[in-house]
Amino acid sequence: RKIERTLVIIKPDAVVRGLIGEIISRLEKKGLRIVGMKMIHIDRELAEKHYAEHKGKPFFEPLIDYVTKAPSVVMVVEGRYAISVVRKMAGATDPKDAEPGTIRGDYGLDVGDAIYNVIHASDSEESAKREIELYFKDEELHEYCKAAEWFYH
Ligand code: YYY
Ligand code: MG
Repeated sequence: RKIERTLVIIKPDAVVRGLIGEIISRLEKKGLRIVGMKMIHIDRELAEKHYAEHKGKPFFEPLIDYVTKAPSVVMVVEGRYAISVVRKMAGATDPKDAEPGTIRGDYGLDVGDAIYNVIHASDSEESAKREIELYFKDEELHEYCKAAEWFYH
């Protein structure tokens, strides 16, 4: 049992399209546990820190404009192999390439000057740790058991 935590962002396009519930619902139904959650309007400084690895690339400015355009819902999601599981649920970066059945495949389609792809999910243990620390204080993360967990023990 490898229990991991990953950072998930329901990005501004999903928030303004009314998809918060759909996305949370998929994560919950998979058996993942939301251990931290808040709505924030990401500012340019935070967005540039988050996406520092992409600074200088041609899509960097449109990406920063996109993620700062409206509020986002940021979550820490926990579960067995949560990092790779949520990446798979998110699907390919460009929604036109994402398989149906994935979040990006089902809800995204590239419009505008950035890749509007509905969701962010950490891609490795190192980025999960870095990104969780970027958005959450320790006291904003919670420990609890989901009601059905008695079944597995
Ligand atoms: O982790 P993921 O979001 O799937 O993709 P990244 O390669 O980390 O890129 C971050 C973000 O940048 C992506 O969600 C959309 C945008 N982007 C882009 O607009 N154009 C690209 N060629 C690559 C990424
Ligand atoms: Mg990434």
